Amino acid sequence: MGINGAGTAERDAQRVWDALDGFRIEVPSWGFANTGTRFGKFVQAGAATTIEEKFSDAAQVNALTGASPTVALHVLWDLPGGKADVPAIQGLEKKYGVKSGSINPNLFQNAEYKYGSIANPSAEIRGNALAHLLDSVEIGRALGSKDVSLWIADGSNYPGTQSIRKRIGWMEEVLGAMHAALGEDQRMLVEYKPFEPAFYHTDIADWGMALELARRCGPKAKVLVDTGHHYQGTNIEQIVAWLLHVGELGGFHFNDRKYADDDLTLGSIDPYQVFRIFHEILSVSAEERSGVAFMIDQSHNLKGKMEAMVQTVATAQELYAKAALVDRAKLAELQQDCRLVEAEECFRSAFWQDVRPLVQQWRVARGLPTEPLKALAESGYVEKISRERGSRNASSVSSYA
Ligand code: LRH
Ligand code: MN
Repeated sequence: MGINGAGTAERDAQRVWDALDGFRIEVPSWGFANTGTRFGKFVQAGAATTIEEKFSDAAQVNALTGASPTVALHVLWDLPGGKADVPAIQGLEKKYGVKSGSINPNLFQNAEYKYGSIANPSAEIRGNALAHLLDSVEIGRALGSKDVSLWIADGSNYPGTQSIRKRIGWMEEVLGAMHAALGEDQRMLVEYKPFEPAFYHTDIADWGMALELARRCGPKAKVLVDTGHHYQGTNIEQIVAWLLHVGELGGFHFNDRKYADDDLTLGSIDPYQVFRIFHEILSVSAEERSGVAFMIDQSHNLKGKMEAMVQTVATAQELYAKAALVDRAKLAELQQDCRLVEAEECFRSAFWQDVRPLVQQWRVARGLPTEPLKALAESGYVEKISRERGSRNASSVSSYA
């Protein structure tokens, strides 16, 4: 019996299967590594340190879920040799059967970026930042990756200490030059964040600033929505609807949070939030949706790295399947007639639906394990990598300072 009475069970199953067949979400290489907070990190024996280990872990997640064929790379962490590391990465892609995904430049670690990178008052330092962005574009082109995904930590901590106006102009200049260097089918995704590590002003703080910068750069620049980068109470699905409306939504960094940019696992705090976002995405044409990149951006400080990543992809599949069950034609009618409670029930009853049996049938039909987390535990993969990597990880520092 489907959510809307008899006979819809087949239709529900078809909707879920079609949705899952088209669902892909990218895993972050840094999600497998020993990360922490400024108060320290709890080292895990099985954590990945080398890029080969990160590809191996990503391949395991994809083998268990069938939904994560690409791994996001962070340039300084994964390609410390820059473009020279590309052949090695291509070798790993072949060996592990997962492709390099978005290329993430890193303009927040080097000491010279203390007062900013692309918004730094020093033209020389802005030049260095541009050089790193152009290297990242080159790496993306060489690896055949579509997206260069840019987040900058630039900002200030005290009023009056920087010219917010001048910094906007400097950012436009550098990002314009980056856009000009993009290949035919490359894109640059501009990620915004309201605060941290800057605590007075952040140069790209919200969707409006990112949108205006992207538009001024050109057609290959889009906005990236990190779900953790919003003030409490922000209606994120409304921002998503707007960015879809103006054709500027490039993609997502999915995670969850209770307070700020907590980078917790997707759906762990507010699964209904992800459902509402997926509803906006599934309400546009498949063609329009194809340009929206789904990516995970999390920091697994306490959960086992592999368990957290497999759990995240499986949860994303289940929430996407729920959103696919919304009877959009009926909902549009009820919305048009302002039949509020019926509309809400039509919308929410899809969220209440336990789609796990349908998702599990899809997994079996696609030759995938019925329950990825159970299959991970039975595979012994975590025990194997903990044995192999344990001694090396034991020596890595846990304190922040
Ligand atoms: C910044 C951010 C960005 C990444 C980093 C790991 O908070 O979301 O997307 O580069 O996390
Ligand atoms: Mn992010």
